Amino acid sequence: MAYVLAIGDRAYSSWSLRGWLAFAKFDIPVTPRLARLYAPEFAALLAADFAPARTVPALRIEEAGGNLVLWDTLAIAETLAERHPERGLWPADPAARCLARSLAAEMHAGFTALRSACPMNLRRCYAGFVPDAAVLADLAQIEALWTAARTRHGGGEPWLFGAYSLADVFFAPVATRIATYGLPAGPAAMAYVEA
Ligand SMILES: N[C@@H](CCC(=O)N[C@@H](CS)C(=O)NCC(=O)O)C(=O)O
Repeated sequence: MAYVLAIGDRAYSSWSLRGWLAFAKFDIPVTPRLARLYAPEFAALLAADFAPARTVPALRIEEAGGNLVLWDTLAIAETLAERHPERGLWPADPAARCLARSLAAEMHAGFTALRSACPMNLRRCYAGFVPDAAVLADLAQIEALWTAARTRHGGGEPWLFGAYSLADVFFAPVATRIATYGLPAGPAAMAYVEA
C-alpha cells in the first residue's frame, strides 16, 4: 500500500500544507507529487493520476485491490484517521473529538474574511498590515475556539487538545498568518502561534 499526495507549494498553498501535515505530523509515509499551482503541469498531473480531482491536496491510495483517489482536505483527514486509528489523528476522548471535528470543519468552511485579506505566504512578513472589522471578527472567533479547546481539553501546552491533532493541522496556516501579518492576538493565542 502506498500514499501519493498531489500538492502545491506549501509556502503559499494553505490546503497543500494542511494535506501534507496530516501525514507528516503523524509519521504516515507519503510520496508528495509537487505541481506549481495554476501552471499547465498542475492540471495535467491531476488529470493523469488524480481524476476527477481539480484541486490539491489530492490523494491516491495505491493498494492491491485497486487504487483509490480522494481530494479535499477534510475527506483526506477523515480517511487517514479511519485507516490509522493507532496514530491518534483525532483526540481519543469523545467530547474532545467532537469539539476537534467542529473546529476543523469551521476552519475548512469559514473564516473567509481572514483568508481573503491575508493570503498565506510563509516567505514574507507584511509589516504595517491593518486588519478590517471582518478580519478582526474572524480572529475573535478563532481565539474563542482555541480557548474552548485548550481550557476544556488542552491539558497543558502547546497544542489545542493536548497531543497534536488534526485540529492543529487545520489551524496551522491560520497561526502562520497571525505571525506574518502581525495580527492582534492575546498571550495564550500568541503562545499557540509560537508553538
Ligand atoms: N476545499 C478544498 C480546497 C482546496 C483548494 O482550493 N486548493 C487550491 C490550492 S490552495 C487549489 O487546488 N487551487 C487550484 C484551482 O482552484 O484550480 C480542500 O479542503 O482541499
